[in-house]
Amino acid sequence: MISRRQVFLSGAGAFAASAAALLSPRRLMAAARPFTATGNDKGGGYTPVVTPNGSSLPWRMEDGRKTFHLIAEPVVREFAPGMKVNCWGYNGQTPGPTIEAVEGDRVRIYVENRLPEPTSAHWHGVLLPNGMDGVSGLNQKRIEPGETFKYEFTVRQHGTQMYHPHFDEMVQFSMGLMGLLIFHPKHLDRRIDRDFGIFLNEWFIKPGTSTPDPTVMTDFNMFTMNSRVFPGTDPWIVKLGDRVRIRIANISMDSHPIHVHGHAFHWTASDGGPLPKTAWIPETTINVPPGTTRDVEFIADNPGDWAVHCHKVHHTMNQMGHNLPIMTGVDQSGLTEKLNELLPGYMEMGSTGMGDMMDMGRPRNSLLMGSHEGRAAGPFGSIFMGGMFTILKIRENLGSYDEDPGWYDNPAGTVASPIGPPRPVGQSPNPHRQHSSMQRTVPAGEYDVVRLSSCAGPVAGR
Ligand SMILES: [Cu+2]
Repeated sequence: MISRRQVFLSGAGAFAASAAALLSPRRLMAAARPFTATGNDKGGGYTPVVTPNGSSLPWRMEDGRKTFHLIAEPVVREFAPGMKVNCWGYNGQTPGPTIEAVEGDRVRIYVENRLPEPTSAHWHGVLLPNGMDGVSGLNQKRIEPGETFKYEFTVRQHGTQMYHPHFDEMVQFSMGLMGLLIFHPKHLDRRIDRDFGIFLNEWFIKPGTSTPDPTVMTDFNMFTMNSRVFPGTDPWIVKLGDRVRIRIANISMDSHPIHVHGHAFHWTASDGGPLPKTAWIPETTINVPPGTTRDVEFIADNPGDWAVHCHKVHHTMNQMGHNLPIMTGVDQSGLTEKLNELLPGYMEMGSTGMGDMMDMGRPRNSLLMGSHEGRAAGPFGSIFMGGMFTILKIRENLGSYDEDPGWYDNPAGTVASPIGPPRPVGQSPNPHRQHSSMQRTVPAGEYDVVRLSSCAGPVAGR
């Protein structure tokens, strides 16, 4: 059962959020009566969902309906410090605020259109009457700019669903119109201590600009969790021993295999509903295809700072440029000086990889390919990641879930460390390893010799 203190705290937080929302004159006009704290009015005692870098939508009772008010509107979203993006979202946010209700609730949702074009609201994966399904033209008229539509249905299921428009989908998805729709079960069969909601999306924002390009079909350059990129993603803070659920939704053009370090989890549900326990699959990476949600659960039994990220490498980079000349292994000595005579300001591109390329100056409103700033300044140096990356922080002693406990203090003798001073690289006594270029072509017949010497172990031949 949830403690009285937790009820009070979550209620207080939500009240503050709803009070802040009500400060806007438009929202004051929009709500006839004040919206109350989010929470369960039926005494079910569920754990409210935490939407990192976001919030849940307050509701009020109206004619016996749990009533929500969504406002589709342009919003400026900071993806990470130093980069603001002109998006479309709901109630000042992208993703829109998380909507939480309980199985059996009669739900009413007002959708007000403050966008410059029509929209609609589709309740993805929800079992409802046909006329409430929100596909413009098929199930309803478009919601014209300035109009408000009323949706109403009874919640007949529990799980992780989504809401998004079904009008001009290419533009409206690409601009950030989406949100989580969570239905808690009427009868809880297990306690969840920390319940996180994450919405994945991908964008193309040309470096130096601020507005996403919705016409891009494959070559996206920003990959977000709740419309933020690392180091702008809030860490997930968890107590040792907590049962953690992560609900992940995706309406982008690509699948995203989300990997959690240090733990194995179970895949427990999709947007089609809960999996029977006998079908739970242990995994460390859960693929989230477009148009689906995935729930995973685990016991946080391994303290530390654990990486959580999409496993497609370009998806953990910020504004990754493509079609770069690949210079890895190419000897560029003297090249910069020669080229500078012809092209002042020329800089050589990563002879030894690109992990340590410095900030060479960048266009306005853009982020480093992998950031080295803010949360990316890790306890052992830069965390060379961006995009769909965040940190799961598990601690034995935690004052509050709302406080970042700082970096993990590893017990003595449990950190990988060098065994001695570095040996010069590229001067191996093994002739088959002597090379000035990683792109050296092995002569015919020599391959087996190279392979055998490589297999002889790290110490042999040195
Ligand atoms: Cu991805």
